[in-house]
Amino acid sequence: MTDKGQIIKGIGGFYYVETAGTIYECKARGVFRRKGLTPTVGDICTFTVPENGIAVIDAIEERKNCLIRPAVANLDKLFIVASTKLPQPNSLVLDRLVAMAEYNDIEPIMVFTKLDLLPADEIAAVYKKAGLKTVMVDYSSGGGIDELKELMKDAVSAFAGNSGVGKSTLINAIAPELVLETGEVSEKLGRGRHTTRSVELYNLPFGGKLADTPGFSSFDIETGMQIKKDELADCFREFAEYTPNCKFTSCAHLCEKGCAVVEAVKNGEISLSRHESYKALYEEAKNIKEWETR
Ligand SMILES: Nc1nc2c(ncn2[C@@H]2O[C@H](COP(=O)(O)OP(=O)(O)OP(=O)(O)O)[C@@H](O)[C@H]2O)c(=O)[nH]1
Ligand SMILES: [Mg+2]
Ligand SMILES: [Zn+2]
Repeated sequence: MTDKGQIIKGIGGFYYVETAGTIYECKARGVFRRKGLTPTVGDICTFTVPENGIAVIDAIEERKNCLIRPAVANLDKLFIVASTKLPQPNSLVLDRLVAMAEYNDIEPIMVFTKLDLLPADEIAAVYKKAGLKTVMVDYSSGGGIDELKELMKDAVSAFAGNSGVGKSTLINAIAPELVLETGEVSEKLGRGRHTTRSVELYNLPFGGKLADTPGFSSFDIETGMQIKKDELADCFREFAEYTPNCKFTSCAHLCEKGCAVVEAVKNGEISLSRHESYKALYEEAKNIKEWETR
């Protein structure tokens, strides 16, 4: 039997392909490895289930997009989750995720959690000012959950963010029938314990799909920068209204004379932290290119 389905999970060389409510455990054909193509959660594939023996994925359809970290394909929306504390938000981690989403034509949406521990107004304001949708989750009032459901309805979405920010907890609130495992954050270290070990795509009861993903650690050395330095400014959407006014068309918007972006940062029209992230990511993009061409 040959059918078409979607990869919802991959573990230890096995892929779990769902079609019409049934899940098939599949291996991938050797040809994928030879081509350097990794079947990824979210991929639409054709697979064959033999009379006896192991089911195999035959082919993967062309992807709309594919993120590396978290590893998910064919996303419409990326919900970038940050907690106000335990762990503390890291602007560079958040802005890197926003830029990756923008670069891949995925809508980035900011989600702030643990408002019961500390308010998120200051950091949320940065992203609102940048023109991104932001959702504030407060379990004591139930705030934010209906808003998230509305945004996720009929879309393919994924959560991304540090370990311990509350991604799996959020899925449990959005779709209580799923009951995902959650883990305490170490008080001493202020970080999560990597409770979620692999990416998994879930069907939402109200329509749409949502992937839970393992959280990053703030200590991870970030690799896999895909964005070219000249394309980075386009991944910071609030820069767009200023870049046409830069004095030089080659302006990198770092610190140049006559840079309208730098001017807007000085005036407070663009948040300083966003520009700081831009500069850090620009350096990374530059270094990767030099390393690649060496
Ligand atoms: N006080 C408070 N605690 C929360 C909130 N959201 C989640 N938590 C707690 O934070 C801890 C981590 O939550 P998880 O949902 O496991 O975090 P995660 O982002 O899935 O973590 P990984 O799977 O490791 O990536 C758990 O003990 C949750 O109960 C919140 O809004 N307020
Ligand atoms: Mg989790
Ligand atoms: Zn400029």
